[in-house]
Amino acid sequence: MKIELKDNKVFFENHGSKKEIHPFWLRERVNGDAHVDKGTQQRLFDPTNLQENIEIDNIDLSKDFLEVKFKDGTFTKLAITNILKEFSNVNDVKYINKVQWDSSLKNFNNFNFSENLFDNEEMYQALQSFYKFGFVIFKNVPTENNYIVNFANSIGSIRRTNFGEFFNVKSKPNPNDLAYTSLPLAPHTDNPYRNPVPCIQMLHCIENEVNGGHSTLVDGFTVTEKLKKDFSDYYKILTEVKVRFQFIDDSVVLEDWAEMIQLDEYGEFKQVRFSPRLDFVPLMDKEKLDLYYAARKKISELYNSDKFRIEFKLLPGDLLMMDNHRLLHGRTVYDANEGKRFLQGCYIDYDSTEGKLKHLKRKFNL
Ligand SMILES: O=C(O)CCC(=O)C(=O)O
Ligand SMILES: [Fe+2]
Repeated sequence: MKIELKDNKVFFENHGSKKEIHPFWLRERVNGDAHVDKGTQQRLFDPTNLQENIEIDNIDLSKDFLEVKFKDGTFTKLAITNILKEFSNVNDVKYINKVQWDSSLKNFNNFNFSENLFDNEEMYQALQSFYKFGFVIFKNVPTENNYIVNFANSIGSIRRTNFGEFFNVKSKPNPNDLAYTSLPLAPHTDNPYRNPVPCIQMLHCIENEVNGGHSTLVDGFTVTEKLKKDFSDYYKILTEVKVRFQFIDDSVVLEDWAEMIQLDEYGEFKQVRFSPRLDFVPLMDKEKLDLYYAARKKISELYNSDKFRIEFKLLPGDLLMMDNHRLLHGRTVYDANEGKRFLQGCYIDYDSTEGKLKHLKRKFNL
């Protein structure tokens, strides 16, 4: 990638293809103190008020800087590295390659809690691992005073829901969700009935004295890629039919319509939703429903199969952070008479982890 000049025009060259950089694009980036606020880096001018046919009066290119004088009298000195950064995807979390995994995944990367974890390079590594595998476990996280709230707010901002800022996962009388029982929970994604669905879930183990109650995780990305390869008609219908997910309790009715496998604008994996306790397919033609039910059965079989599921016991202090759009989670049954099992949970959104990752990348020049 490089910048070139010709006839008072600026060009961006990459792998033999050359494109002119629009003079307006450069004019919008005029960056002196009179034009951009030093602290916030926000513009002090409104580019929509500029004349459209901005022209360059004079340009100069050195090794590190592009200097441009515009005919409206403004001048700017832009660092070449900053221009090139805008054309590359080095800062984009989408380009952290997702590692597909199944039950053979061993020795997952754990990260130890420390007081200054949130602003050090260790957190950068942990977040990289989170984006690769869809989950990360922090060990020895303080278990007093609902520390999960501090933890979440030290990465970004907690996402409050009708379950509260955080929720206590333990077996309780008259639960409004099966999570608050000692029943087994098959692999599911949380809250598919919300719009938007919480992006990231944290589960922090405070006490775990029971023998069962192991945590389970499944990579929805691995499973849906497998479905695409082996059962393409099942995959197709699950990416097309929008089903209604629903949650009801005394104070709220939450509903949203979405595909079980949602694809992005390039037809690639975006998000899975799976919670067969609360999904309702619309009434479609019988043949289409035949296919839909077979497809749901198959994906359920795969999500529940030993081949894809990892199982482990969370110990007091362990904090599991997982991507709720990519992974499914669950737990094995436990006997509440054996002792206490107490987890605390909360959600954060992707802007939290992305914002932190980019900040640490900038801070440590990574
Ligand atoms: O009890 C557990 O380990 C998980 C409960 C659960 O699925 C949840 O809180 O979302
Ligand atoms: Fe859950």
